[in-house]
Amino acid sequence: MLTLCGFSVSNYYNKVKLALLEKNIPFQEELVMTGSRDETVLGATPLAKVPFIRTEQGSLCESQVINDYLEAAYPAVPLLPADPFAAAKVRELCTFIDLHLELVARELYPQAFFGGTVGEATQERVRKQLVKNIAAFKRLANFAPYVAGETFTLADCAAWVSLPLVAMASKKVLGEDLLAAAGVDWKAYAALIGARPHAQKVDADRKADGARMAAAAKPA
Ligand SMILES: N[C@@H](CCC(=O)N[C@@H](CS)C(=O)NCC(=O)O)C(=O)O
Repeated sequence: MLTLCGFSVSNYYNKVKLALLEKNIPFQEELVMTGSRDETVLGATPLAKVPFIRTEQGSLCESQVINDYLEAAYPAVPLLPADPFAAAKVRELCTFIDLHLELVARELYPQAFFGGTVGEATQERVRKQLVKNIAAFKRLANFAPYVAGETFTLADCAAWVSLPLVAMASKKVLGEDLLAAAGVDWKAYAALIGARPHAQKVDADRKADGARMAAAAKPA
């Protein structure tokens, strides 16, 4: 059976977990935090990032690589269109969300979510980049009602876990929800995906894991 390694607060972990659940692939979870120095973990995820998966053939890291593998190895419930070009358009959206939205907004997370600070120069650089990238994302995204069009796809696994973070981080640190400001109704979209039973399971686990991490961070 596949093992999904990481922790349930992680958006990238949840991107893969939602795909596994939606595709009805049996899997088990193994708690692995980031920054591990364990040789076995580094063998699977050399940058010690999560998620990674263990399969009978070996391990894989990078959430999109994992989801593409799941799609190829478990085709029974497809989350990509059969047509190669249409499938590539979905994967194009996954790349835009991960690389051009989430990874840019991630620079704000230390201040938005972890009690740190982000310098003004960084804030301004991130603001400019996000404004530009969100406008570009809007040209590709459909929200009709799913991010890539009429059906739930791998792009929804990426969008549902990361769009709220982009919105919240920009609101908290830059004083403005840059997604909403650009006319992306991410709340309605998050509610649509969040109503799916598998998304509810991911969300419940995320909340429980958040409580676990908060309790672990408290002084004894
Ligand atoms: N490109 C990676 C990003 C994964 C990632 O950044 N995961 C975060 C947790 S949400 C992490 O491991 N952070 C620790 C680090 O960057 O060292 C993927 O898609 O899997």
